[in-house]
Amino acid sequence: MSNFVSVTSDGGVAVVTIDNPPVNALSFHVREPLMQALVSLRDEPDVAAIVIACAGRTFVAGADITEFGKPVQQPDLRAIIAVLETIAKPTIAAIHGTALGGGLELALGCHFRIADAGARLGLPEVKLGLLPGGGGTVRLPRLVGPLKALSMIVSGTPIDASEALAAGLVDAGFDGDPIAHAVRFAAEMAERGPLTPVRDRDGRLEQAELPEFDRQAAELAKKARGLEAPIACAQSVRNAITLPFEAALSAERELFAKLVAGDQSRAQRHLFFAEREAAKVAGKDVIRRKIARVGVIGAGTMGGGIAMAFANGGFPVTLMETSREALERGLTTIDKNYAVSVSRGSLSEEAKQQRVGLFKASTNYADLADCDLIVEAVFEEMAVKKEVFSRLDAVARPDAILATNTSYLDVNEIAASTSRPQNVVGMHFFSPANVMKLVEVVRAEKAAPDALATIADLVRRIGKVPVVVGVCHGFVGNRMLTARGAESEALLLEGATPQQIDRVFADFGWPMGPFQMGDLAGLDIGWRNRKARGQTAVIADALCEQGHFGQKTGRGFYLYENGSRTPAPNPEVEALIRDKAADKGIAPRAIGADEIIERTLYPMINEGAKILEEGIAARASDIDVVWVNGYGFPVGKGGPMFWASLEGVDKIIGRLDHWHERTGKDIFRVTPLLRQMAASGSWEGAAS
Ligand code: 3H9
Repeated sequence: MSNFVSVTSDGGVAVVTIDNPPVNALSFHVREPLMQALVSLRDEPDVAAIVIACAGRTFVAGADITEFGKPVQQPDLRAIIAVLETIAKPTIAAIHGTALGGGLELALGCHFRIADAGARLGLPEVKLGLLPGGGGTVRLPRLVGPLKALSMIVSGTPIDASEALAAGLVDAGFDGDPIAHAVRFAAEMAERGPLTPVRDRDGRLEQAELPEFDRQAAELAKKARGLEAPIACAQSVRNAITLPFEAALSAERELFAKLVAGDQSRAQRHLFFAEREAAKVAGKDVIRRKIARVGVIGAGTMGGGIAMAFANGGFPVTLMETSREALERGLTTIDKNYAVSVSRGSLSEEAKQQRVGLFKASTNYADLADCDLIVEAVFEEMAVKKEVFSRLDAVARPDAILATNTSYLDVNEIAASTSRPQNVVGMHFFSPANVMKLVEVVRAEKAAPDALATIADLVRRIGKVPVVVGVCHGFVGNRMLTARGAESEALLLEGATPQQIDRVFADFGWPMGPFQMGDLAGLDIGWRNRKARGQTAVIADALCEQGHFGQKTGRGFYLYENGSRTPAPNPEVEALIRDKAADKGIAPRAIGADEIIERTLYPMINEGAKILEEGIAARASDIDVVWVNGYGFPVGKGGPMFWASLEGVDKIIGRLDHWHERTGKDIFRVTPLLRQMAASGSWEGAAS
């Protein structure tokens, strides 16, 4: 009946198949024929039951996100579900792959849901700054209970088929062909007794304990860090308990309309597509190399984390260190890390054993000969890296990809130290590498397109987010981080305190401010870098000279007493700042939140524009992906370059000009692309 929705019949069971690749999103061209099919099957006397299934790799993965922000074309999803609920014969959703968002809501409009053993079901709208707007917040609690619904909807994390079965979301599991199983199930249900739509199943709501619900909702709200969607999700599930069905449904609709039109959801939708765009490296026709085994050199914090990341993605890993002791230490840490996950319940003992079993340990370069990718994570010094790469050059297979996990060094120079620069790239992981999502894939000058594309695909396969960046000091992330921090010390000397600056960052939505972050990472890292580059930072250098490196020494910009990880104000630092300011003849003044933002985040945007001008990043959205996934830029603001538009590029330029005039500092010199952006409203056309 349409290219996107077809109806077949098996005995008395009608099968409606949605076919809208790649993920069967509920676009308008699906909704229209789906609605027609349901209306006609409802009234068709020969049809005893109706199955909704999908072609391709997945059940419906949600509403079509590209339609948000545009006028809604009827029928909308709610209208389709309303019709579905008027059908007096059994309706069954046959789920394989993923049933997400509007897809799961469609399934909740059916009397029954059956799911393939490998299926995952969830309402991830919160990750797009939304709440489920097709009745999900009102129907899901009726099946799984309000507390389970609250946690599923506020986290947005899908559950697997067995959990869904146990929770009451799914009525039966299957393994194999969805339609064949659904038709059998439907025929059985057609023989059975009366049917109750989900909307009328109030039993679990009546047992709900509101005080416990409110307690858990308040806990979740604390973690929302300024995001509106999680709060709206919780409110809407609460409405399901306290309001009649129709009233709760229309309250959900109102909340959805408000969120979908808001900046936060726009920002999060931008990030959804930005991540997918960033992962597209070279055309699909570029043949990827086969990666079956990965080698990692260096079993320290970084190397160990990288090795775990690959093992977590199912890859056999050869972990190499030069000394037996260092290797043993690294393996012990890896084992401990996995044990922590087991004790927290996020990993089963069996899965732990499986992952540990993927490791092969070695102290010999020759053992890397069978690896398809070798990632070097040794000491951050050019001479050391070059030595490693020349040894690798001697043993690695000719087509193996050699990657350096450098944070700052020139990858072109490292590549040039081998006989095969076309096979050398950078893979800049973020610490802890087994947890952090971002990997900057560094496009060295001579790197072959298929090598880069292979690495970008591989990064996605291990559940991480790749962004291709060019070679420059600090690549995209750390280079902008330097710009962000350039005025930190000046702000302190002029009268701000670390606490005040960190508070402004927290209020902005960052997980932590720059001083807390410095203390956590270790102030000695920046100190070492500065010394190598002949730079100084009056306050941080003075702290380091006294051996105060942050959390690991109990003292840094803050105090961490008795091993505590909670920063407490450090009066010595305040005195140190006052003394250093007096030495320089600076009289402290009151510094406001606006000034802190203007002197930290605005230069960072300017640096981002320079990075685009130089072609170090291919798109502004790539920079956003780097900052959200690597540095905790608040998702509700969409990354620095997206946020620049929200903040107003004209305003940013005006204030940068002001600070440039006042201080003469280069960090405030507005780069041409930023002015061009203000005029055109787009970052496009920057990279050549
Ligand atoms: C919702 O449902 C609201 C309702 O409550 C209310 C309605 C009133 N729409 O991720 P992939 C594209 S909100 C449009 O690389 P995978 C994606 O951009 C929605 N496009 O595949 C990409 O395009 P391209 C709630 C979509 O196998 C291609 O499909 N649902 C959508 O790694 C492949 O995607 C969600 O939030 C969409 N909904 O992962 C689920 N989804 O090739 C969002 C994907 O041009 N989707 N695309 O770059 C996902 O989580 C993953 O795509 C999924 C597959 C797990 C399904």
